[in-house]
Order: sequence, then C-alpha cells, then structure tokens
Amino acid sequence: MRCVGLVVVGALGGCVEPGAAPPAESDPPQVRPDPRGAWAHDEDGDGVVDAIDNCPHVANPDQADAGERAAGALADGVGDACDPQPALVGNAVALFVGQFDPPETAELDGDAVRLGVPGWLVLEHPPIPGRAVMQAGVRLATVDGRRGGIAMTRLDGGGGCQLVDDRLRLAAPTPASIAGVPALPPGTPLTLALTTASGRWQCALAAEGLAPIVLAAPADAPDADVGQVHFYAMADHAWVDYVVVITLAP
Ligand SMILES: [Ca+2]
Ligand SMILES: [Ca+2]
Ligand SMILES: [Ca+2]
Repeated sequence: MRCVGLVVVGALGGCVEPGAAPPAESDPPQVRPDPRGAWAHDEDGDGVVDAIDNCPHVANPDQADAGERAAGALADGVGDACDPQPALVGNAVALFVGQFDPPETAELDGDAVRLGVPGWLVLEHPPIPGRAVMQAGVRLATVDGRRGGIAMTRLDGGGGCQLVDDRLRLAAPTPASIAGVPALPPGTPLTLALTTASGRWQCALAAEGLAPIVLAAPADAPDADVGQVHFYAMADHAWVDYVVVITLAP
C-alpha cells in the first residue's frame, strides 16, 4: 500500500539558513490529506474534483488530453494544460495533495497549510520518482518590509528550489545558480517547479504578470527515487496551497 504523509514541525521561532537541513524530530506530528478526500475537493475550481482531474492544479474544465494522439499515440492521462511532455506517452500524476489535515502544531488557512518560521512541512511519499516535475503552489507574506521565503528540497543530495530575499536559487548537486526576482505583492499565488531528469535539474518560478524565471544546472547524480520532499518557510510565514508530482517519460 502506498503511503502518503505530511509532517509539519516548528511553527514559531527564528530564521532558517537557506539550504539548512531540517531540524531533527524524533516523533514528528503526522499530517495527512484531509479526510474529506480528493472526491470532495476541487483545488483549481474547474468543476472536476481532484481525484479524477487530469490536471488537479490547473483549471481545465474540458480535460483535454490530445497531445499524444496528435503525435499518433494514446493519451497518457495527464491533461494538455499541465503535461510537461504533451507529445510523449508516459507521464503520470504520481502525487497530488490539495488539502491538509494537520495536527495542533500546524495551522490551516482555508485549504492551505500555513508555515511559520521556521516552519517545516515534510511530504513523505515513497517513492517520489527521480525523473519528475515537482511543483508547489505557494504564497509569501511581507512583514516589516521584508518578504518571506520558501524552499522546496528533494532529499537526494539536498538539492531544490529556494525563493528568498528577492532571489530564486537552484541548489543542484552542482554549484548553485541564482536569479533576481522582481517585487510582487504579498500573497501573490506563485508556482515553484523543480524538474529533475537525465543529468539536468531545473527550477522555475511563475506567477501571473511575471515573465517565467528559469534556472538550470547539470547534475551528476543519477535520477534516483526519493522518499521525502521538504518545504520550509524563511523570513516570515508562507503558505503551501498544493503539491503535485508528475513523472516524466522514460
Ligand atoms: Ca479540479
Ligand atoms: Ca483541472
Ligand atoms: Ca497528455
């Protein structure tokens, strides 16, 4: 039986160094998808519940999945609106969490998880595929003029995407690359996507009205499956609206 679990620890406290390892917790509280279930939740509001939505994080009421057919193959079940390889067969939504059921140490804000500083959200889903796009819908707060930050990290070499102090940083198994990020209003919905495949990692930040910012770096590490993804807030609180993992074709 496949296990999906979420763990949130440390709701309040000081700042966290970007790239720092999560604090050790001997028995962290478990957080799980909301018991109402994916059949009663519609994250993107397109009228198709998460459980059967072929892009549960992108509004696509027509559920179009025609990219592979246009290339002469069978549709793979990932909608054209979110298929990272629309003409290739073999993509799949390996994981989607759009609502959360936290313990007392975590805070819900609507159907999002709100992370304090340092606020950790550990997503356990063995295995998270090595060749995959891992994406989260996040929002950041601004307090005393300083914008919050968030990191999304795979636990195979400590690599991931970090958005903090007006910079997007890709920490891959090779030296990191960094790009500046224009100021956005607090609470702007953002997508943070980490793609890992075939010796290349990519981190992309997207938001309405913002030209996508993409960082890429070579990675010597193999495309190993991992069992956990960590999120943590930096500078002030951040929200995680959803997490999705889409596997890439072999
Ligand atoms: Ca939907
Ligand atoms: Ca959808
Ligand atoms: Ca498709």
